[in-house]
Amino acid sequence: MRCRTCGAPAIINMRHHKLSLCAAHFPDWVVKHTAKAIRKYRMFKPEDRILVAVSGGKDSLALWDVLLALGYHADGLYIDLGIDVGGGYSTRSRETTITFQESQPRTKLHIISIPNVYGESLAALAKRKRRTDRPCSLCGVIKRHEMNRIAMAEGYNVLATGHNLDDEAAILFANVLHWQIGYLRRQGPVLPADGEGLARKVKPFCRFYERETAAYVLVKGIDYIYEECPFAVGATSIRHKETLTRMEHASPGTKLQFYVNFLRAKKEGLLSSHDRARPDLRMCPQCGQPTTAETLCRFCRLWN
Ligand code: Q46
Ligand code: ZN
Ligand code: ZN
Repeated sequence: MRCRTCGAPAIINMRHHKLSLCAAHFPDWVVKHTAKAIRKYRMFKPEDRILVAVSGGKDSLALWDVLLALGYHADGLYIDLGIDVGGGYSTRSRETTITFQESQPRTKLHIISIPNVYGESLAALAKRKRRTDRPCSLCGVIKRHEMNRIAMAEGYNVLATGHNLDDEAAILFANVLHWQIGYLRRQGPVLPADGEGLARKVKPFCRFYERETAAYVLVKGIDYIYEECPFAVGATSIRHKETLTRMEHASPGTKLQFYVNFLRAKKEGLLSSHDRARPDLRMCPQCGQPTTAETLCRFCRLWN
């Protein structure tokens, strides 16, 4: 297997692109391919201020690295959920994120500790809410709220997350299995800031397979946290990923086609008859964030 660009031994073969690349040319390809996705989906412009949600995992650190390589103003946000099951997962992922940021002196890293600010870790909150079987739904509410709150407070207009193609295909699979029309309408590389006080959300890595982002951090020597969040064990999304991976092995490119053709069908009008105006947003009387709730937003209700 040889690099298509220079003929040196390749470190990765991307069968869906019919492309093999060496350690020198693969990172350049990732950077160029990301720039192409940013342009294609009109994610942001050079003057935008981007806040990257970083978890210490390979995808978010690779994304931050690539956005900096492209010259964007990109800072990081680490949300510490106080997940200490599994021997200090949050502590290790926070340390890994800090180490990366220290190697990038032009950048800033915002860190928010949920237990320190709101008085409870995710595990404690899940116990109080009797949701120990599904802490991920609470985690989602917390992360969405805090990402937007901090983006607005610190003057960022774009929030970037490291979702890769495997993540997006699994989300799409779940949304189709349950015909979640509302979620399907909103799924895509860009979620516009359709209301005051909201940042635009973007997923510049949505067309990269997980093995491609893994190869990127390995080649670039970026240290990341290998372990998954302990609450991910047994999650439905992991089962969906396994199913799609089996299909991908049988027919390379399945995930990419599934996702890209969904985006194309949507652009051509699939689901447009379901387009509805977003319900009116009000300001939550407690935290001041936009919400569709009549009273306190979902986040504030968690702590009341
Ligand atoms: S961090 Fe949160 Fe994930 Fe952990 S609790 Fe679930 S959602 S698995 S990306
Ligand atoms: Zn090469
Ligand atoms: Zn609120």
